[in-house]
Amino acid sequence: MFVDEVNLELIAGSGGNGCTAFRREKYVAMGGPFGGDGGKGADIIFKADTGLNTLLDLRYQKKYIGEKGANGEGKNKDGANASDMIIKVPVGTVVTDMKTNEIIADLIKPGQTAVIAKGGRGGRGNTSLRTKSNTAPNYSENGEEGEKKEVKVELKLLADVGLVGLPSVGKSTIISCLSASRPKIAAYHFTTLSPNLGVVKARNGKTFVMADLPGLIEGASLGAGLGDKFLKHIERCKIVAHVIDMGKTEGRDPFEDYELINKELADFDKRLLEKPQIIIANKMDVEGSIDNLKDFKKKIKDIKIFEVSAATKTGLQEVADYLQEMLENMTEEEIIENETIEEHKVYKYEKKEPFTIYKEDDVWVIEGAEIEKMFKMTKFASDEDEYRFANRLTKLGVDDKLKELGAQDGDQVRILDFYFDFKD
Ligand SMILES: Nc1nc2c(ncn2[C@@H]2O[C@H](COP(=O)(O)OP(=O)(O)OP(=O)(O)O)[C@@H](O)[C@H]2O)c(=O)[nH]1
Ligand SMILES: [Mg+2]
Repeated sequence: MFVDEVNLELIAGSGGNGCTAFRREKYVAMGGPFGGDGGKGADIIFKADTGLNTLLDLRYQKKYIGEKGANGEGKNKDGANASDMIIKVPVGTVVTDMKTNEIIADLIKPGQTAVIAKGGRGGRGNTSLRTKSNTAPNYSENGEEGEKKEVKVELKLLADVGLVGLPSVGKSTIISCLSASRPKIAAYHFTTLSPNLGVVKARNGKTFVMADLPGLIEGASLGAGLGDKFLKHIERCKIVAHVIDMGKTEGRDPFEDYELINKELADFDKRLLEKPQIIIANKMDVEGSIDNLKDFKKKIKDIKIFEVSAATKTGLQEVADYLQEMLENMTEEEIIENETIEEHKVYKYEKKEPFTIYKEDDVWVIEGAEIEKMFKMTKFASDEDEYRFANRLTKLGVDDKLKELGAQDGDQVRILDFYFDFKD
């Protein structure tokens, strides 16, 4: 089974908690701080693996949870970092954050890795939290939570040339003649249900990768036939090669076929039409094909047309040689333009407002990733803890903002599920 899209839930490992401990030595009533830091939580990392060519493995497990870092201990013993979780994916995998719709990774090289969900840092122990003004803090931090992400994982094949056309025009027959790929070939529509890749050799010995894509029909971009499920693979191809049944074996008009496919490409993504194209006029062994081609040529300008018969294996090597030369002559810009058909915003970080405040019934609610993180990393085990937390809120401007909004002494304030009183 060929699977080229899955949605996953990822929860990276949380950091281990820091430790509050004190040195206890002979003849010393209370020594200095002695609590170690927590270890870092596991990152969830995707790695492009050449041994895979579908996302099938990811289909069975939809949720991944990274290991937590170990807690810090007394005697300044830091907790161990958790081992990162590595998820192997095929080369050509694109990962999109479903919340923001941003592409967060595009793994196009074998062995390439990307951190998709970051593990939390370990909480600091009281040794690390020493400051000049507080040399023996009686508090330590909880570990930071691991990043949570819902991602769409898509495989977009990396082929130099994509064969596109209506069903049964001979796409699979062509790739089987030109490469070692052996897809199923048959006279019925939608014989090919998933893309096939083949390495094609030109006469000068150089090679390139060709993709045989499932047949497209009218309305494919709206889901007809096998739908647009496979159109995305064309995004990555540098050249689009139309395969057209010039023998009219199914009674259709070749020019209408050509226009229909272009329309489906454009409806999926206009930029697909900016890719260089060639036309492979197939089934030239069929009676009437020569006249059909003559009519066809009258309506087509500027696009190279090759006359071939995949059935009798004629004319195909010329196609391979031409495509190889075209690829070789494509400028770096043309290729880059081609490959960056989608805007790649990898790890775009926006500094957001640290918090927002609103009133819910009689309670002031403070929300914000930074404050919530601070809250979760605070243990609230001692007065000192609470004092430190309150201090940090003041520093961030929470008190001023509350006052500005009209908060009164004794009003209730909530952060997540924690309530406290506002003191002016
Ligand atoms: N006469 C003739 N028949 C051909 C030629 N090329 C392919 N065929 C036949 O056309 C039919 C369809 O060929 P396929 O290669 O399976 O077509 P396809 O475009 O891959 O079709 P789908 O996978 O369904 O989209 C088969 O019966 C082939 O034998 C050709 O050059 N001449
Ligand atoms: Mg086929």
